[in-house]
Amino acid sequence: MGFWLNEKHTDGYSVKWKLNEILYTEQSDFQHLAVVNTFDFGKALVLDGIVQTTEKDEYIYHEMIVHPAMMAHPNPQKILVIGGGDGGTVREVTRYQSVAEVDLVEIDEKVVNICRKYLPSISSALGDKRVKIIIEDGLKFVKGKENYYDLVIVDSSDPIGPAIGLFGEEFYTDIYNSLKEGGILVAQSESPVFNRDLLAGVHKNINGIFPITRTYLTAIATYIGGFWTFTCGSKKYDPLDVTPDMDMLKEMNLKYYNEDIHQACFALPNFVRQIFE
Ligand code: AG3
Repeated sequence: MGFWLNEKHTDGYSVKWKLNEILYTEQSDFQHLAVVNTFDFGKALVLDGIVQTTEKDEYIYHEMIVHPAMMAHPNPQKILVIGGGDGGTVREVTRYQSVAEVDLVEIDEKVVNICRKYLPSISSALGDKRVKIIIEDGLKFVKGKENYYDLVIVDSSDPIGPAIGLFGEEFYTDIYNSLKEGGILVAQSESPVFNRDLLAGVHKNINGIFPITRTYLTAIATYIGGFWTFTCGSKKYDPLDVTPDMDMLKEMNLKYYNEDIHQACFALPNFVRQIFE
């Protein structure tokens, strides 16, 4: 018994989540929002029917979207996070003492508010004094910004609805311009199994703009298809050549990312390599 969330991904593939409770639902100007208490994964944020993050495995995604690039940059001070209104990415970024300023640009204020209320372990760093929350469309925010950020992280939802433009060439060009010399972009680039063409497009777009492009992989139980990808565009520092700072790693005491994962995540299976050929 109990009730189930049917998370529909394609006409032939859905994931069913048994729920204990629906804590919140609302239609905002941008999307349908829900916070649910799942039977197996703790509380979860659901946007337009797609599970974005769960208390049980959010650390894998949030550590992996942040640390490979943060470790690749010698002195990341000014960080821009686009999307990511749940705060998980910001939490990982604020672990670094070098960070002086974090701008979180989220289009939907309701996401920030409900995550602060229902998902405190994820949103915990949103109150950090280095963090500025800006409610605005990320596409507009980056336009005209020049030579300002060390790292820009695109923590978007799937390429439908409000997030669609966050996978396009023009957006990545604006991000390139907003980055300082040595700056790095990281974008969540979806499933290589379910979203092959999108990943091919993201990689091609970033590769056409940045001198160094690196896609890396992780596995996140909550997301579909087993693999999940992130793609870096870097002006100068190649994340592949970097050895993470071991003192920092020790101090941060993370649950997923470590020096071996840093090397391993850039190893791509042939079917993923072929996506970029
Ligand atoms: N953003 C990426 C969620 C993608 C889920 N898509 C899917 N399962 N098809 C997560 C935001 C966490 N801060």
